[in-house]
Amino acid sequence: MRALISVSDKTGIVDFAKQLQELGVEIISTGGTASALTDAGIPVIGISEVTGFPECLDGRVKTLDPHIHAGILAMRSNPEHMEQIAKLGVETIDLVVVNLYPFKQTILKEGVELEEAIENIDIGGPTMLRSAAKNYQDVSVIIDPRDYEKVLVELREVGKVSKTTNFYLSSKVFEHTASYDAMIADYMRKQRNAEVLPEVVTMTFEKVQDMRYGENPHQQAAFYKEIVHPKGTLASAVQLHGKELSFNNINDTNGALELLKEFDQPAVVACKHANPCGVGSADTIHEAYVKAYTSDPKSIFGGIVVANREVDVATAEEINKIFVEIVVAPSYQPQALEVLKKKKNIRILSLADITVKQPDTAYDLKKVGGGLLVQTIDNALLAEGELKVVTDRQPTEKEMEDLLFAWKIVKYAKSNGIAIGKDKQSLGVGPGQVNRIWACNQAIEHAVEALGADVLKGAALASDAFFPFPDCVEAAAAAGITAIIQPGGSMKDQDSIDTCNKYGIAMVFTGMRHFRH
Ligand code: 93A
Repeated sequence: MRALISVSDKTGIVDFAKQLQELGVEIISTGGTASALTDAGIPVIGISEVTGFPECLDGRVKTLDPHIHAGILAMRSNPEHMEQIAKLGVETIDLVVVNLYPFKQTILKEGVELEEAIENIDIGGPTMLRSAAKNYQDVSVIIDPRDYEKVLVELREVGKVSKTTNFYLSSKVFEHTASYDAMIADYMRKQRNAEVLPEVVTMTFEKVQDMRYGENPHQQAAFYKEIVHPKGTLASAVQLHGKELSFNNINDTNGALELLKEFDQPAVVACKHANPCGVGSADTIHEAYVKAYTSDPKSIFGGIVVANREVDVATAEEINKIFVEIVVAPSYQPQALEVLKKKKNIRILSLADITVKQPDTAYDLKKVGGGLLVQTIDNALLAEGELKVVTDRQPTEKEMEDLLFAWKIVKYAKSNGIAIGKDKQSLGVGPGQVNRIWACNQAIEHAVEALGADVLKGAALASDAFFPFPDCVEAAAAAGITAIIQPGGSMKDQDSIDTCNKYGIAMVFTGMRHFRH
């Protein structure tokens, strides 16, 4: 029996090779691996002895040779194959042990250059792996050091590796080479800053954690992160306290984080079921939290709170007055952390780069039955130069500020969504309704219940898409709202404009809508 060993990660290889040698297996090996083995006193046949060709081009060509591949690919049960290789002077290779150039570790290094990444694309390794995996009937192939022992046991006890094991090892290889290539393709696409969506989606995600269950207890679930994941996302958050995040926790927190990134000033977003329920922005994070909390003291219970500044003691004490599931912030004053930790069931996470927005190359993926919807992320707020006052009355400076505040919130509410804001505080959010007037009524009711009807006097209302009818304007006017922001673009825009004019409401068109389904 002959084995070919060529590994970048040499962990455990000496021990494994030693045991193969004891079992009488001949070992062929490449440069660095051969040195490591001979240093340990294990006799090896150098790859060049087999190929009759020197390793060259800085190691770019080592095993890419018919002496290797015919030796792996020959079907032992096919007499013609065996005759051919005998004539060609090729000997069979029965076990291939390879792990690949560390492409992943290379691209994860801070500031890595394209050139270095390219040099770490393994060619010969995957080629051998694929040859061996294809010919699993006759060849065993190991990509994962955790499989060394399994193969040794079978060799020791039966003298050969079973077909079942070979099939298992082979399928593992194809999974590995596929994800290795997908990782390269994903990296290259991001380097290229590709403007068009690719012909095939080749992103790779690796498991971060298994979950107890999915959206519901009878569903299985796990969290996978993009290998080259964007900064400022949950994939790089550090959990400081509490049980591990659940499926719904991750989904909901993601929604909160996306909205938080719209704010430069200290801001707090409270979220429930991925919809914002309370948002506040102020000079301090404490004030911002109080605003977010008071805007809806009911829904925040059991919700998610994300903050874009360090959490201080005052804020932590305020948060602790109720039960929130998750808090995420860039950092915590040590004492604030102690305060929060008093609650056993709270999950506390730090995310240093919480304000960093996702790059334009990030994709938004939506799984549908039988397919995948892919789009670039919604990383714009307003169409440039498109903000247009369409009513007789111009919004005041203060109203304009409130309008843009509400507009940010409605962008992250599920459609149909309406958000009302004033003084850098959300007053009411109506998300995920099947018609716009219900969303509008819900936002108004939310505000009245939490803060009283008077709060709506002079408030600003935002709609994620245009008004097909003037009914929302009527409802807003009746509630005392004086300014509205919406994309515009309905055939019936004029009806809404006329209704605004009738009540002296100032209305602004953004020229951009923010559906979120
Ligand atoms: O540069 S390569 O793509 N060209 C090859 O012919 C080749 N053969 C094996 N890389 C190649 N390998 C890889 O070298 C293996 O996949 C393994 O990761 C590494 C082992 O090199 P060494 O034994 O010199 O440390």
